[in-house]
Amino acid sequence: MIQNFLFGAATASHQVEGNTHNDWTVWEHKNAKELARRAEEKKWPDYILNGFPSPLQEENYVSARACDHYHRFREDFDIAKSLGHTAHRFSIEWSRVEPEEGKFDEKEIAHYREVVAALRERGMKPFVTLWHYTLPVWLAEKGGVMNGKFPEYFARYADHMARSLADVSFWMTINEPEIVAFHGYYKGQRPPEKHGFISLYRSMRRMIKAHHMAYRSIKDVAPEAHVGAAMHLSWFESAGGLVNDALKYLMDRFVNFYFLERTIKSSDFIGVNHYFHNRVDGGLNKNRNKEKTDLGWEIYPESMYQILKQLQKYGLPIYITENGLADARDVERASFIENYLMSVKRAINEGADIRGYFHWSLLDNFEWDSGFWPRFGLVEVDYRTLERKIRPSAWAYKKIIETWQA
Ligand code: IFM
Repeated sequence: MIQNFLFGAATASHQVEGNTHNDWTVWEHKNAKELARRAEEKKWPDYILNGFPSPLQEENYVSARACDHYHRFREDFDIAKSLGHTAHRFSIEWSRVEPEEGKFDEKEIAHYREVVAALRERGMKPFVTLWHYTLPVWLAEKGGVMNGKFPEYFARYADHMARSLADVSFWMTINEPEIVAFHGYYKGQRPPEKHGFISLYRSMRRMIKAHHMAYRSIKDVAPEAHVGAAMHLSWFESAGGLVNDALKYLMDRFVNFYFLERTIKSSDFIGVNHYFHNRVDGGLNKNRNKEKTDLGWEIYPESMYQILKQLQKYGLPIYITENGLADARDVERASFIENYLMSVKRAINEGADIRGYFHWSLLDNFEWDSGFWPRFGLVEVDYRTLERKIRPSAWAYKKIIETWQA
């Protein structure tokens, strides 16, 4: 028995709620056609092409009503409860609660109060993310993260939410600042389509400041609350030798742990979103393992153990705030969960202070610029009818939860 370990799944507002209006919504409408056209250039397996929507359809790339979780959260939480979950991670849609600069919509805030209450009624601890990728349009129009006042805007929003959801005890400020910065401010593939090292650096510095200020806002209102960020942390493995060791060191310092090390003083826990292993051997991504998810991402449970061991030295409690895979046929998910959790247990047995695991995701959902086709859910969503169907791997996860609790 591992005492008090929390088990659950995670979601994010824009990916599941439906009918959001934010910078991503705008971006999707602008880019859907081109994304569908580019998909024509790739080879797809039939089981993906025959799904709905398929990557070749424009509607795949527009979040629209998504899973309609905004209206169906109670039904979805009933499912999570039936699957033995004891906690649930979700995000607040900033654009709903502050649709205009400085004007908070109390009706929308009441909605999130109901979400929190619904979790509590079902015996699940709410883990709340303040910002999971999407920005209100007014803020995006002011330059988003690049606006010098971004940290102040974020702290004001954090303060308002902490006051409004006073009974929440676990907060995550930013989801995956590293990914926001890399895709949106370096590669220009996602909103706000900025390029280059300068905007990468500046966006990271802004988000670091924003985290510190939001941390303070929440703690001033709720000193007992636990506040952290959900970071995208990979295991960089050196293949050995001076050059590879040096490259691994640089990747860890300036990519993996850059945000973490600069926000550690304003963190009560480390939130780890873990998906990738990156073997460094005269270059990056020289992975040998051939097992892959539908998105072509490597399945390599050892990397979970290794990243958790690397995090031990920071001396903070750790929550795995995301870990999962796109697997439309549900052929890998059960063993994926089992093996990644075995890695977690191994790290715990060696003294790592790990307190929870949130599978990504509870539901199939809108996977950003890939759209709906990647199926990350423990629960399948039929996007025509919005019917939910529990996948066999979700029951396998439940069995593991019960074993850990026994
Ligand atoms: O869907 C995303 C999520 O929004 C952030 N972390 C990674 C997931 C899978 O790509």
